[in-house]
Amino acid sequence: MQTILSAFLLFCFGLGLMPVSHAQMVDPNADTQVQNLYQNLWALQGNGIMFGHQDDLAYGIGWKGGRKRSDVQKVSGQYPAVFGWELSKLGQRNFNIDTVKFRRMKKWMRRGYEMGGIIAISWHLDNPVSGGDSWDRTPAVPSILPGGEHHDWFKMKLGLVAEFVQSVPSSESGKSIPIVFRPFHEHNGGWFWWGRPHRTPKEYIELWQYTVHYLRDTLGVHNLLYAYSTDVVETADEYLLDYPGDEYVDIMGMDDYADFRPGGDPARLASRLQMLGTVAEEHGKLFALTETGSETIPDPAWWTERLLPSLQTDSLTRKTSWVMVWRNGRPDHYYAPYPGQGSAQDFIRFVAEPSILMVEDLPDLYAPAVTP
Ligand code: BMA
Repeated sequence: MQTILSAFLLFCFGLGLMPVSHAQMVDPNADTQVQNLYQNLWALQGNGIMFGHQDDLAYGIGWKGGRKRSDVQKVSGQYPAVFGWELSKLGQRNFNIDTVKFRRMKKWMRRGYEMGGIIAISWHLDNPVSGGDSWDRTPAVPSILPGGEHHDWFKMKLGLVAEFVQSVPSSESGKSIPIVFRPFHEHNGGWFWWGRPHRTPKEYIELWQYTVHYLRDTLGVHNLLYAYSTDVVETADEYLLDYPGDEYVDIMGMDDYADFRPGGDPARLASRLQMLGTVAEEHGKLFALTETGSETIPDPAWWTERLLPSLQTDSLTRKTSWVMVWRNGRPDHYYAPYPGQGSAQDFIRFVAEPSILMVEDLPDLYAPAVTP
């Protein structure tokens, strides 16, 4: 029986009839569209790297608000494939740390999704102990874990996140749109209160696992993919030091600004992506360059001469699912070009690369995946 079954499966594989199947998702009961997205990310892997931009539709250099405005689109004629958003201050006031109103954010999230893009969310959560912001390093992780003094506060915050991420329904399915949730990021650095010097790996892992359990199992949130993202690391061991386990992570991410700062070496990004890609393959995970960029992009050829060569180094770096640059916040703090900016022409060349995917280059990521 066993042999007949194996022979049948082999036959189906040969015909390409098997559904794409990879490691288990964090949420086995994820909504169909989320499962489709996950399988489509696998199907897309190696066939192009999606380009993303934080707060793309909300504001840019010299403008704010509007229906579908975007610096990326103004320069290249195309919208990003990944739209990043930020939930800090949720429930405390009606706009986030970067003055984006939550009500409008939902509209922009829906627009990005309706264009066919991926919606990703970061969370610069305030410090529960001091009441300061994420950059207030007063140790706080143990206090929000079960039994801790601020545990109820944390549950309340997760409740707000749950309510928010479930409040943007897809017009076709009526279900909440799929979202990549990337909390407690850059945790190997020391600048956030959840960073490595301010808690133990065990506490971080507990924080992550609790977050997943509470959202998924207690609050019944089923429209999330979970992305774990360190800042730059030198080794796989360092990458995995706070890793909560394969059952708790869908996408392995890394943020890398360091290699593009003065004195940094852009070629280092390639070796870091190779390391990340190797770890991800060993664990059966997708991987992405969840944040990067060169603030104010002083190098006019940054896109094709600095970023692109690393992304295109080999078949492994080409498996990176997406690369997202940070927000166009101020004239001294932006990461995507705007019309007239020094790297605009080069960005057009970057976007024209067949291996770089903008939203209109994408297959329907929310339809059932087909075997490539
Ligand atoms: C940082 C900067 C800040 C911003 C924060 C959260 O990198 O862009 O200005 O408030 O991210 O989005």
